[in-house]
Amino acid sequence: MAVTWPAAPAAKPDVGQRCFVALGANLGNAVLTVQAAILALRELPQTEFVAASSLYRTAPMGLRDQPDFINAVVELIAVSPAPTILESLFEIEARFGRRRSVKNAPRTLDLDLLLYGDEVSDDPQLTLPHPRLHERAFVLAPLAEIAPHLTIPGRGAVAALLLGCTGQQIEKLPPQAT
Ligand code: PH2
Ligand code: MG
Ligand code: MG
Repeated sequence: MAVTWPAAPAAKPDVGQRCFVALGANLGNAVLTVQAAILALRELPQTEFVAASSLYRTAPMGLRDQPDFINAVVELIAVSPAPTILESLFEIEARFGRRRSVKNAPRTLDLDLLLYGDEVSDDPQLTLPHPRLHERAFVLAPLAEIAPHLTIPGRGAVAALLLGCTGQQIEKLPPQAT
């Protein structure tokens, strides 16, 4: 007698996309701001928090006469589409008092979506991967800390890209007492 096996299980449900978010602040108490923003990212609905890098003190890049930045990177798994994640990042920036006045003004908090899985997009509202991440040690160092084997679509291995960023001043801060 023929045996009928149950139908194969449906395709695995979408388990989400690996997202990386860069945090930067250079106005007010930037260490406290970045720490609090990491907590806010942990609470984002429909995302799973994976890891946060150390905090880094970094020289402002491409900006004149600005204070040093505090930078970090967070990894999340997101089920929502990339534009929804971006909206949530804008909402957190606003909660931390970010005013979008002059382009490149010092900022209480800047949150940039660096990567959304392997998605590549040249949409000016949301370019993926982030258009300058591959040349910035203040992004690549925290990224390499939490995802050392990561490859940036179209750019290559994070570790190799970081080696290419010579002469950029960054300092990893010791774990913060909170
Ligand atoms: N952000 C910029 C431009 N320059 N430099 C540092 N060190 N850190 C930043 O976060 C940063 C910058 C634009 O968002
Ligand atoms: Mg930004
Ligand atoms: Mg930015």
